[in-house]
Amino acid sequence: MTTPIRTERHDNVLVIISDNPPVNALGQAVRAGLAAGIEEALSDDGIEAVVIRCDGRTFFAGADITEFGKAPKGPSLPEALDKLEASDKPVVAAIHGTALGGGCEVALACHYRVAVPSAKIGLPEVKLGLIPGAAGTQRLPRLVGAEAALPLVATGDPISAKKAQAIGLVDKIVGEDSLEADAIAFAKSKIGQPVPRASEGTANQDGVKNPAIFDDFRQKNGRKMRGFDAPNAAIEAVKAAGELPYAEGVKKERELFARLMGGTQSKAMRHYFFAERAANKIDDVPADTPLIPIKKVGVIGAGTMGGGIAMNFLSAGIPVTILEMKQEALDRGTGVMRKNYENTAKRGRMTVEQVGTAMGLLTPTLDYADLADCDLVIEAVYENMDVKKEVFGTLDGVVKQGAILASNTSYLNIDEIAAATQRPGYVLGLHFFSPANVMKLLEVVRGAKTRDDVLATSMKLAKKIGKVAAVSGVCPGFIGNRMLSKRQEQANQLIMEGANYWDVDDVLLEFGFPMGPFQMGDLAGIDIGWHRDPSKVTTVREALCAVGRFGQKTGKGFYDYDEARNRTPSDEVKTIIADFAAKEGHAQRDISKDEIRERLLYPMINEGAKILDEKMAQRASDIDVVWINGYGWPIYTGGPMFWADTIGLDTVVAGLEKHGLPVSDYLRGKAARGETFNG
Ligand code: T1G
Repeated sequence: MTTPIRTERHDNVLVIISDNPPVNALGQAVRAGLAAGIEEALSDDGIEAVVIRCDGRTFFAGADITEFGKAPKGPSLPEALDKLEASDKPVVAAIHGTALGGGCEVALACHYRVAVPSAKIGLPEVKLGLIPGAAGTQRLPRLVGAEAALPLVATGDPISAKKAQAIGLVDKIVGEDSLEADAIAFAKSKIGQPVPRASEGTANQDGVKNPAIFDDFRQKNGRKMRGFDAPNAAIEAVKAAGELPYAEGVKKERELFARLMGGTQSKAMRHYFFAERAANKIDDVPADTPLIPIKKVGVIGAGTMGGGIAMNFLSAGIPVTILEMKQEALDRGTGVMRKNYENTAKRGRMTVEQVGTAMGLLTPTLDYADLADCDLVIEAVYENMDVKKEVFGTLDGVVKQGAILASNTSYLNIDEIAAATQRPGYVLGLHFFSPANVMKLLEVVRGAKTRDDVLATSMKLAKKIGKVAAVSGVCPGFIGNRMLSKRQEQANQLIMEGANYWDVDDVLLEFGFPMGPFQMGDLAGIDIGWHRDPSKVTTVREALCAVGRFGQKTGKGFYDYDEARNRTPSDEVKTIIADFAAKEGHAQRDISKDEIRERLLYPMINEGAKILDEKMAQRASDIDVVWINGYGWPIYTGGPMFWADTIGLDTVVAGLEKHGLPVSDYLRGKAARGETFNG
């Protein structure tokens, strides 16, 4: 097997080159090749400087995640890097693409780093539930200071080459197309000078002089770090870089790394890493299926969903024609889109010019004829089958042949909608989640007749507009809402039996969800869909609406809210619920948080099992992807199906039976055979 590493001599400079597609992951062969290349450079007196670079699309993008959890095979990355850094010959990292994780640590062990303008550098290990494990948390603070190192290590977000140069992580920005030549020239210019070693740097003293930076960072990022183990460990490691000698700091880093690697959170987050990529693949659609070019998109409906959907394409540079029935609705909708962009620009997440460019790609219209040349049309009209069928019938007659017609429906039958056209092969569901321009999940609903090229095009397009797509079959609620309905059923049942509604919310909050169902109702507005007749009360929600408890917008809903929107349980609501329960003849009892958690989550797992059994999802990990990206299931538990595997399917079955809840044959069978969902 050819080694992925080769060396080339350029006069007195040795260039060590990795060619390990797709991302030059630092697998065992690469590490061995790197160590041999370093040895070659050190042992040859004719070599006076070294450049390390990669072929393909990127500098090393990190350790090979597929090796994690397996028996480690030498040489270890830290060993190779220590040898590299110990060299008295200048070693230069030539960076392009994304130097991430172990890749960034290779660069840190080099004496210098040059990068092309488009390069990004980062330490994303916390996104895998880890921290850097090859001395990155010790070298980086010594090179750039603890304050600059903290966000890189503890959030895992990469930075641009320009920003890296500003903090001292990159020494020189070189030509986009002359990386190797410029790196060799830079290396030559350093021959004969003492080599700077990051491990000997003193920039980390900023954290010693001003220890408040660590707590300030925790304070500022508390919400994002809630429930995660790795970010705190990352902060601890960066702090140790200031307090301990280098060798002891490295030991501390290894201890923290080993603890995280052995923990459930990292296993869950590594599962998610591959799950997200697997979701993009459709098992029975050939990877080389020709794609339909999507140059122009039509959106029907300029309401909250339609406007949000349109923004996804505009932001990706794809022109959109948006259609409404009335000018006033069209103006309102396009106004909201512009406002959303302007708010994003105010937060510094896009420039004013980019707002102009995006809005410049938008064509509002009242005339279906303007959609004729669209390659894809997505309807986001009222959730009513007759309305949808009428829209699709009209589109079928207006839009050019070969265009994709998609529905944003959240539960209606796509096959029935497709039957309203002469082109069922070109019809599918593209279910966005509100707010559509923010939420990453896209459920791609595959109709019985949906063509392979339509599916393949939709999956590729999802990635282009920054969505995470998962394919669902045609069933009520598809994957996410179908499972959500089981949780909602139990939430409503539990409060009828005496459970405190705030306990229901708190159980989900403590599990790691952003909020519970009653908080969500208050946020969205309890009066959505209310018939406005206070004398007609048949549900708890109608009872709350009847007394003006519409939610946060009226300062009270299920909870009472202060000016800062902090919530307090309400005795009035507790009484309303108790009266309702009494009227319906429900015996009341105290219900523990354990029972609440089991009754909220286990029925979801059972529904996920049925979804798999009915082949409404391709694989269990797709269900994890749906729930993490669409509903805020905490990623550090890997999603509902991975979490069920972690606690054991037999535990789920026993819990369902204990509470008298249904157990699907599929789930029962897997549990009885000691199997897991994710294999
Ligand atoms: N190891 C193994 N495979 C990887 C990989 C990795 N690090 N990164 C990507 N792949 C695979 C991926 O599964 C996919 O495979 C293909 O490459 C293309 O990836 C020691 C311990 C680099 C920004 O966390 O962020 O270093 O599906 O679809 O959208 O302290 O991949 O084609 O079969 O994502 O262009 C730290 C993870 C590891 C970087 C490219 N590094 N990767 O994005 O392509 S831990 C990371 C990414 C570590 C050290 C610690 C992205 C990317 P397939 P892709 P992309």
